[in-house]
Amino acid sequence: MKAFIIVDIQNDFLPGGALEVPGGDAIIPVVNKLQEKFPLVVATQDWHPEGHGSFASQHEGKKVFEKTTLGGIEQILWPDHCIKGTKGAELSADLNTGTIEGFFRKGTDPGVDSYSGFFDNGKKKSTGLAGYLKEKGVTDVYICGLAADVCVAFTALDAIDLNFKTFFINDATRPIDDKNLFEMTENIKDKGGYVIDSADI
Ligand code: VGL
Ligand code: ZN
Repeated sequence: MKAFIIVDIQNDFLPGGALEVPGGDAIIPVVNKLQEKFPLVVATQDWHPEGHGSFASQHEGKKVFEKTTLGGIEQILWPDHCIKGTKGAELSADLNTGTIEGFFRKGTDPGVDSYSGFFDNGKKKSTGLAGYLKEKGVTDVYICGLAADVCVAFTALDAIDLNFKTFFINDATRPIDDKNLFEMTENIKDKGGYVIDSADI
């Protein structure tokens, strides 16, 4: 069975948001239309407490997009974003949420970041998404959302590791950084995932 995974289509990742992804809003009509093609649709939300360790504001002398370590892992420092309960953390009002059956939140532990919808970056805790999909009999996952080079790509890489047949839908995602996206999609293909367009579905 196929499932459609919508990653982090939240106000803070959309134009005008705290960590805006250029052109991120352009994917929403594509994502809304694609939902009709799947028997199961799930969504993830980046859901940070105030003062999360991935925020540059928590690291004296460090600027946004600089690197440090967090929980023993290399960490890019981000602007404050997707603080739980705020408008910025809400899913876009333009996203059709009526067909989404499961919502999975990540990034809740202040001491570790969580890009993938499945696990934190240290692979210490699961969000429950893998178990949920396996129990529903899902074998193939189609992944879209924001940002392409960060949370969408890491979700795809973990999906491959979890033995799902994994499709990364190029025109239903947008990156923060084009160069990073190129590297990440090469990675996805090398590991056995598929990079496709929505027209191929
Ligand atoms: C994301 C950076 C930090 C994402 C989340 O959803 O792609 N990127 N937190
Ligand atoms: Zn985040």
